[in-house]
Amino acid sequence: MNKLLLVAAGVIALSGCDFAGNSDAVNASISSLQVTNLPVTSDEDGSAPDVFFEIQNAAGRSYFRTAVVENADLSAPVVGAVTEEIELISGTQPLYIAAYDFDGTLRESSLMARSAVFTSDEVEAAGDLTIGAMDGANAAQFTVSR
Ligand SMILES: [Ca+2]
Repeated sequence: MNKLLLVAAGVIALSGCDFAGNSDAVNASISSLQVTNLPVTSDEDGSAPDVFFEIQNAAGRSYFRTAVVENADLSAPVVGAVTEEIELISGTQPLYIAAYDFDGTLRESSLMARSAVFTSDEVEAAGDLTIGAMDGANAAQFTVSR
């Protein structure tokens, strides 16, 4: 009986090793996201769009979502704070910022602009990293701050 309990305890200890093979993981040093020159749109009620940001990977998976800036003044920089650590595969993992107009639910929110690719290492080196829109699709300009 005692031997069985010891074996069970060993299995539990081994299954706790979730981090094996993930030793390159890094935390992104990002404190805020900012965008200027978003395409001008308005909500159905005629008010300015309610903007939030996501930090995404190439597949569109969201790593972090900011709070919603209601009725954002698009003539000024729109800023979203990054309030938690973001764990990445590596400092060179390709990342994007997507700015959305929040329409009541996440599913119905519409994409306003997506940035060109950047990496956590670039933010680390630059402090404030400025990036254009993906594929030059519009005039939006994003700033990622350390
Ligand atoms: Ca609005």
